[in-house]
Amino acid sequence: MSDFEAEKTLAALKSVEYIEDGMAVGLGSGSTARHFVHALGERVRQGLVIKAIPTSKKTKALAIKEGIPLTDFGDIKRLDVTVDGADEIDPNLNLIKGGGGALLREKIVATATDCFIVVADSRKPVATLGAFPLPVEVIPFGWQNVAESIKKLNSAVELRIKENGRPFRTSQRNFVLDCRFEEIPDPVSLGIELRRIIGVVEHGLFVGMTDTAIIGKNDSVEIISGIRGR
Ligand code: A5P
Repeated sequence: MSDFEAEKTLAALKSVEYIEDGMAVGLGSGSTARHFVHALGERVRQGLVIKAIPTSKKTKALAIKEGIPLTDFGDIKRLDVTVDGADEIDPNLNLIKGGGGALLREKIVATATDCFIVVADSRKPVATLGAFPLPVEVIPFGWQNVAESIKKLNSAVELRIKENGRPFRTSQRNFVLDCRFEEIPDPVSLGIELRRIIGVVEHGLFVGMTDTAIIGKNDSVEIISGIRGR
């Protein structure tokens, strides 16, 4: 296991300690969240009683394999805890998410959650968001015009393409534009600007949503508490 995989595992194992009997739990997507789902499955097999909502088809498949009981927003309104990964984490615990393309469902789940925990390895904390290209989910129709509008906000913009040369599609069959801003000093304002562009479905800035970050660092974890500005 690489050092970073070990850090992800440590962070994920720590996050499972926040899950208690009777809770409704949001299951994030990506490689770090995957470790969390594995560890949660282990606890369920030991008798922990929970129900969960996954943020992607991949996570759903893994949760089913792990024997984690699933539910949906037709059954419950709120989640007690969600654990998810991130592509970048700033000192205020604002995030860039969506490297795996699941940002819309991840954001729906995060906003329906009383406690949002982000788990990550030591490469993810940054002084300022933006080196990681910001994923923006857009309607396929007219995506070229949306890309031009985003470029005017000072970003290089690329349509996400799969290995087979076709555009990547989200669970909602939308496209993703990866937007390289280099620096995002004011994620709140940028989020507002992006939402104003017709054709943008959602962006990967998660601002003021994180309660706790658990960062794997070598052979231990750092736990950072945020003040939610929602
Ligand atoms: C999925 O769409 C993303 O938001 C992931 O949570 C994010 O890309 C982090 O993934 P890793 O844990 O694999 O780095």
